[in-house]
This record gives sequence, C-alpha cells and structure tokens, in this order.
Amino acid sequence: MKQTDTNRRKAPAAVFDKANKLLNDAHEVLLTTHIRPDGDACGCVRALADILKQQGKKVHILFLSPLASWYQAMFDEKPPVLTNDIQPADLPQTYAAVDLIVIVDTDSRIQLPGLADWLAASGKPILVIDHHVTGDHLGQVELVDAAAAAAGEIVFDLFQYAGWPLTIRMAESIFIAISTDTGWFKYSNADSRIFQTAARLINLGVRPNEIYQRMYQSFSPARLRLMTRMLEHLQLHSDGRIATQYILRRDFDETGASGPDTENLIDECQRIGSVEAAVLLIELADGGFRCSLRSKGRVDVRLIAQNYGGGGHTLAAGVNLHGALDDLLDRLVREISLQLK
Ligand SMILES: [Mn+2]
Repeated sequence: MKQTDTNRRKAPAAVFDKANKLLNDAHEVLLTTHIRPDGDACGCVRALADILKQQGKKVHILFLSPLASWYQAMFDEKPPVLTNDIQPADLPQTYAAVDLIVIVDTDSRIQLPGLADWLAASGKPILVIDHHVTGDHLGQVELVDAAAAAAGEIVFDLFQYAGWPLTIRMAESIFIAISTDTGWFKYSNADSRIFQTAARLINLGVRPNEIYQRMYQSFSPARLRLMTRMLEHLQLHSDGRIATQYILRRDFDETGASGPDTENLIDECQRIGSVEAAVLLIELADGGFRCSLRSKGRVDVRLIAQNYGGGGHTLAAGVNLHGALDDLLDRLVREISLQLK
C-alpha cells in the first residue's frame, strides 16, 4: 500500500515559530477574514478569538459582510461588520491600540474590501493564516499551506505547535472550518490528513451530527424558496456537462431571502451526474453579478475566475462581473467548454 507522509505538506516549523511569537507578544489583537465569510473563516476566527482571550489578550473581531444566520449563531455577541457597524474612515481610531492583526482564510486585497488600504497604512504587524495558492503577501508572517484543505487545518496545526489545549468549543470551531471547506468530507480535498484531524477533534468531544443539524438542517423557509427560484433558472449546456443558474434581485425581494442565504446553493446542481462544472450568477445591488464557479475536477475554474480578476481554487472560484446576464452566461459557458474539449 502506498504510504503518504501527511506531515511534509505543512508550512515550515520556522513559520509556525514566527506566528507563535507574534501571537505571544501581542496584547490587543484584531481578527478578520475575507468578505462573505464561510464556515472556514468563521470557525478559524472563533477558535483564535477563544484561545487569545483565554491567554488574557484583548480581542476584536471584524467581519467585512454580514454572516449567514447559522454562522451568526456561533458568536455570543454579534461581531461588528465593516461599513454597517464601523466605517472604513474610523478604522485607525477604533483599532488604535491593536498591536497585531490576524487575517485568516485569505491573503488577497480584493477579498478585503474597505480594509485593505488601512491594513497597508496602519504599520501594524499582520499575521496571515491561509491555504490559497494566490496571495498578495499582506502579512509580515505568512502561515500559508496551500496543501491544507481548509485554513482550519492550519489553525489546528498552530494549536498543536504552540501546545495550546483545545476546549470543546475550540475543537468545534475547527471542525466547522474543516467540514465546511471539504463539503462535509466529500470534496476531493478531503484527504487522510483532514480525516485524521477530524478524528482528533471528535476524540475531544465534537459531535459531527449535532453540528450538521445545527448548521445545515436549519434553513429558513425563505432560503428554501430562494433555492427553488435558482433551480427554476437551471440550464444545462454542452451535453449536460455545464450547469448555469442565476438569482436576480427580485428573487430576493419576492422570497424574503437575503445575501447570506445563497451560501452553498451552487452545490445543488452538482448532484446531476452529467454536470462537470457549475456557474451561479447572483445579481448585486449595484447591477453587477457575483459569479461563483464549481468543478468536479476536469475543469480548473480558478483559471476562468482569474481571467476576470477573481480567484479561488481549482474546484471552487469566484469573481464579480459586469454586463448583461445572457452575455455573461454565454461567455462563461464558452470558456468552460474550451477546457472540456
Ligand atoms: Mn478556506
């Protein structure tokens, strides 16, 4: 049987050491993550917030867009959202005493709208914990492991390296992070390393079935109505290998759903056997579209997102687009079908 050394894919020990030192030396920490925070982002933020508070540090959490209700429920107090609760112009004053900024699950300026300029200008030390291939090197220390299936995996490694004991709540946070980014251990990034991490978290008392019910079997009727609308707009192209869908502003208005209700909706059409790649366009308030792309493996959707200035992974990527809906869908289908040839 083939032996694989899962250890060798971690970031170098020297980087863990630097990250650990930065965190140890900090007194007041700002934790943040990419816009449209997912389970990986929220899980990492909560795990780090808990351990840093336990160490007697003052901790601020700042999100860049509102959380889906099932992620909101992870936090005892509603964390502030930039532009809703704190204005970009007030960042220097609000976080004047912060002596370390930690960014998790992204290293891209474009994923940090409203924050990126202040980050660069603040002169504060920045620690990035990320698992994406593309990055703008925003951190003085970059704890990046592109082989990790989730940023939560790296946060887990950091806990191990630093010797920080995990409470059940911290273990749950990391479990939420790694389960979300692997589609509950069914995407191709669900490797032996992630299952080993999951096993260790379960040994600490995490109950996956309870988390699953709490997070994913708690849809609002509005979210299900929005999903129905999206599926009504489903079209198959290239012998059923490409699926396109869209959600318009009026779909939100008429169903009562909101932006966070769209999370993971794109995955529904991947249940169709013939589908190799999926596109979901969500109309934004400014008239543009948020484009999400998914692949089962034959298409590298990151290349397509990158064409338009976006990013992501081979199997999941995204980008904001402007143009007429039909033109955008035509263009995306054409580009994906070129890769399928
Ligand atoms: Mn992630």
